Parts: sequence; C-alpha cells; structure tokens
Amino acid sequence: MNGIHEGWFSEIQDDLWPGQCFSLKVKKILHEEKSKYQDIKIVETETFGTCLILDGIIQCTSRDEMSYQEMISFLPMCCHPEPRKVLIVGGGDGGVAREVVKHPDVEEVHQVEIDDRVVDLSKQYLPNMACGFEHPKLRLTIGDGFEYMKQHKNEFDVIITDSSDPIGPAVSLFQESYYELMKNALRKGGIVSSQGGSYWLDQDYIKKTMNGCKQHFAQVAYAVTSVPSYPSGNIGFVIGSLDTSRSLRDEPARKFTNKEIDKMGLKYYSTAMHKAAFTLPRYIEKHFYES
Ligand code: SPM
Repeated sequence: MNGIHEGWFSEIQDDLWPGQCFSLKVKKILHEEKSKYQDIKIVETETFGTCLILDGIIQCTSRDEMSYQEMISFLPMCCHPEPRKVLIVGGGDGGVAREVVKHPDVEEVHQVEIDDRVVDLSKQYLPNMACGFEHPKLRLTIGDGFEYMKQHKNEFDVIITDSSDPIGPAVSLFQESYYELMKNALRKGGIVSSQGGSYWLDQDYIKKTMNGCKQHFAQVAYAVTSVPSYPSGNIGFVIGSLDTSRSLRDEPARKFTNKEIDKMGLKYYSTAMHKAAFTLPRYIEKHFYES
C-alpha cells in the first residue's frame, strides 16, 4: 500500500486528521524508497507539480511550497532586528535554506538534517528548492538536531525548525525540552520559529506547544499561512522570542519595501503579509492568548 490508488495519492492519517483526506492526481511516480528513517516518495502530479511525500504525508509541492518556506523563514528573521546567524533544523528539501540566504543581514546559515536521502533526492527531483544547499552562506550537517544544539550554545540569532508532523520521532520537536534546548543555542534576543500545525485540526496541540515554549521564552505567538496542499489548507508557526523590548505581534523589526521584496525574489512574504499572519479568528485568539 503506497497511498496511490487508481492514479490518485490520498493523504490518509487517522491519528492526525481523522475522517478527511486530501488527494492529488498522480501523473508519474518519480521515486520511492525506504530510507533509514522514513518512507520517501516523490511524484509528479497533474496540478501541483512535483510533490515530496514522507511517511505518507505531503511535505511540499512545487506549486505552493513558497508560502510555507518563505513564511517560516521571513517571519522570525523580520521579527529580529539583525539576524546574522541562523540555524535550520530539518528542512531536507532545501526550500527553507533557499529563503533564509536571501535576507541581506544573514551572514551564516547552519542546517542540520537527519536524513541524507531526502537531501540527495531533493537535489535530483526538486532542484528549485534544493538550490538552497548550493549557497555559499550555507553549511549543512547530516545529523541529529538535538545533539547539534547541545554542542552549539549561545550561537544563533534565529532557529527555524522545519519538521514533519508530531507523530513518531518528530513529536520531540514540539515538546518543552526542545524549546529549552533552542533557548540555550540562541544568542541574547534570539527568536525561534517552528512548524506548528493548523488551528482547524490541532488547536489543543498548538496551545500545548505554545505553553511549552512559554516556559523558556519571554514571548510566544502563533502566525498562520495558507498552503492548499496541506490538510485544511492552512498551517502555522509557533514563534518564540527571548526579547522583551518589542511585541512579536506588532510591526516587524525589519520592514522591506515591495521593491526590496521583489529583488529578493519573494513571492508570498511581504511586510503586509507579515502583519496579517498574526491576526487570528477571535475564538482562536482567545484560546491561544486569553485562556
Ligand atoms: N520544507 C517543507 C517541509 C514541510 N514540513 C512541514 C510539513 C507538514 C505537513 N503536514 C501538515 C499538517 C498540518 N496539521
């Protein structure tokens, strides 16, 4: 059972999104293998371009990946006044690296990804994302993010965790102990941004993750973006800051003009999108911030 039936891939996950599934019509299976860590599938779809699927869950499609990769990267980088050194945990397709290196203040980007097969296959089948790995600012380590951070204390201005969903080994990336580890790897005033789930599906889980973050960070906020190929069509980021001088949900510390945005090649992120991302439906705002 590879999730493909009569030419359609269906993302069925009874634990994470029971009773619903998103399907994509598959033109061609480009690659399938079981790496040391996960089942990897890359398919060419009829309408969403090339799609990377890990353990039966869509990670990105070439049609809509930019909304996730730009927002998980530029939201924290623009909440920080001067993000010079950035760490990416996960992100094996290279799309987050591709975005982070665009910020003019960024001098060094370090990335730690556990599965070298995802990196190699992305270079082969997703070159528009994996181009992030070729940038001279980027240093990639194949290894475990927990171990990497234990050895790199007080080093980073921004840490971005581009993980899969909280099931199996990725669960630990949503827990309080992970936020403690990230806090220790940050410099003064540092900011973290992690894949946080969708408020349509994971309201209580997001609240729990935010509470874990709150134990170690002066501020925590949730920002949302729209990704049509993810279940429910939206996904958010849990953002934590060690800085108390400005609110995460106010104006960004760094504002780019639309001309600068276009020059960087950003398609989704803009200062206006940044501000909008922190605006949540009233019942969600109450649940996340007032209860
Ligand atoms: N670089 C892109 C990798 C994407 N990582 C996050 C994938 C999450 C997919 N599932 C979303 C479900 C939301 N509840």
